[in-house]
Formats: sequence, structure tokens, C-alpha cells
Amino acid sequence: MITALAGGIGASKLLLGLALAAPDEEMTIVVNTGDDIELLGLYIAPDLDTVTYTLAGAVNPATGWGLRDDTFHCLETLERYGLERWFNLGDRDLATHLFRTQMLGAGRTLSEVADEIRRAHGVRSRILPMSNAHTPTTILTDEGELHFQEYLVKRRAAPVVRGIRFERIAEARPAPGVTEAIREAEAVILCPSNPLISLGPILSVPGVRAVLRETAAPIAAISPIVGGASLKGPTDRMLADLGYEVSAAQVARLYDDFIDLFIIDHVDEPSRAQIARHIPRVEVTGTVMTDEASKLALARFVLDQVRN
Ligand code: FO1
Repeated sequence: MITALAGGIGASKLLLGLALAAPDEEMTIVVNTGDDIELLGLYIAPDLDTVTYTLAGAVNPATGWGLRDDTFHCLETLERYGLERWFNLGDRDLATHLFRTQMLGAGRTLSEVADEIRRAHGVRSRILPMSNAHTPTTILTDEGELHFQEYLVKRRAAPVVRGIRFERIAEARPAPGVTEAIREAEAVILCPSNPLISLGPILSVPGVRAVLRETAAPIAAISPIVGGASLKGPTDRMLADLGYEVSAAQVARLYDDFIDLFIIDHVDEPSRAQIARHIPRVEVTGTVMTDEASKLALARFVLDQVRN
């Protein structure tokens, strides 16, 4: 059993490779829910949906989020009523949010609903939210406090980041199955997601970091920073704004209390020795995933390394 910790789009590429490289029913994915937001009376869980839609082969390939061939008639009508359109919820995607919101209102937990949604989409891997508590990520910026989606989507990551807060995280508990999936895994893989706002929330759920330190399973992380820049999203800018070095080595330092293996891209080979001062093993391969072949190749490399 492989357990992966994942954010949204960047993680999904590797997850797709892992699902091709190993039996997908033997994979458990623990997903960030700090991106979750309530809009239009609906509970939206973007990373859970991105992972589910990607593994179902149903994701919009142009964006990496939302459903393929979706339409936006509902939002267009809401715009006619004067509502500001900044978060694009497709008509079919809305069904997921309507279903989730209705189930949560009827007293079901986020993990129960996530499980129903992934099964309905034919996904055989287990998909667990990091917690059933709602712990939205607030970005403290030079323009004030913004929900993560307001910072990323509405303001296009333009404001300068001064800090990050995971609301009510201290009272959150890991969702059922999360600590067991880490403790009992054959290997744990940290996907190449933003370490601050994608994997950061998962690692901040009380008990998660402790079980990562304790587990006998080998733990590997793949750097989301390649050659001093993030391949997708504002990871590099956020690191720089918060005074961190923008490098694979910096990402490794954020995980150095629990990972056994750090995987970097060929272009970062020169920093291998430096990283190896903090991490037991550092391996080098091509980590840029542009097509199915490169997703599968990286997944196979990671699995080979953790099994060695
Ligand atoms: N990202 C955007 O850049 N613009 C959008 O309008 C947008 C809508 C959206 C709707 C549903 C969903 O599940 C994801 C959506 N995303 C959108 C992606 C999302 O903001 C982020 O990529 C993740 O939260 C980061 O992992």
C-alpha cells in the first residue's frame, strides 16, 4: 500500500503516473483541504475534486482543474443577475458541489462524501481529506487578509505574501484512516506540491507530522522547485515573499525532520551534496512531467527508489 500526500494540480500529475505504475487500488491519497471554500452556499473542495477528476480521466486537460468539456451556463446566468464571476464553477462541476453540500448538510462527513464521489467516478484509489474539519487557508498580504482562493484566483497571486494561517487547524483532527494510512504504508510519497499551502496544511493537522516521524515506512518527497522556479503556480513567489530561499534545498529543509529520500531534477544536481547533509538519501532524475510518459517514468523512479 502506497500513501501519497497531495495538493491539487501538481500532485495529480504524479498520482496519474503512480496509478499507471502500480495497482491503483493499493494507493491511498491524503489530500489538502486548506483550499476549500464556501461560495454561492456551496462547499467547494478543489484539491479533492482535482485529484478525483484526474484519476477518473475526467479532468479538463487545458486547466488541470474542473471537468472536461464543461459549460458555464449557470455562472453566465448568475452574472446576468449581477454576481461577480471570479471562481469558475462549470455546470457539471456544480453537481459535485451541490451533492457534497447536501450530504454535509445531512450530517455526513467530508471523508464519507469524498469516498462516494470518487467511487461514482470509478476511481479505485482511496481519496481521504486531510481532516473532516474546515480549516481554510488565509493568506496575509500587503492588501490585507485573503482566503487562499481569493489570493490565487481573484487576485492572480499578485499581492505580496506576509504570512499564512490555517484557520482552526489546532482543533482539527486527521480524517479517519489518515494516520493509519501513513503508519501502515509500504511507502509514503510527498507529491511535488507547494510545501507552504498544499502540503503545509496536511503537515499542520495535529498528529500528522508526528506519525510521519514515527512510521517505519520510507518517506520520499519530490521537489516542486526545479532550477530555482516552480513549474506551476506561485510557490516560488510565496517562498521568496516569506524570506525563504527559492530552491530544492529549501524545500528539503522544510521536510528534513521526517523524510528519508528527496528527489530532485537533473538541473539541481549541483545542490545534491548540500541537501544530502540534512536528508539520508538524495536522488536525481527528470521531474518535469509534460506527458503521460514522463508522469509514468517519474512514478516508476519514485517507486523503485522507495522499494530499495
Ligand atoms: N483556478 C483558477 O485559476 N481559476 C478558476 O476560476 C478556478 C475555478 C475552480 C473551480 C473548481 C475547482 O475545483 C478548482 C478551480 N480552480 C480554479 C483551481 C483551484 O483554484 C486551484 O488550482 C487549487 O485550489 C490549487 O490546488
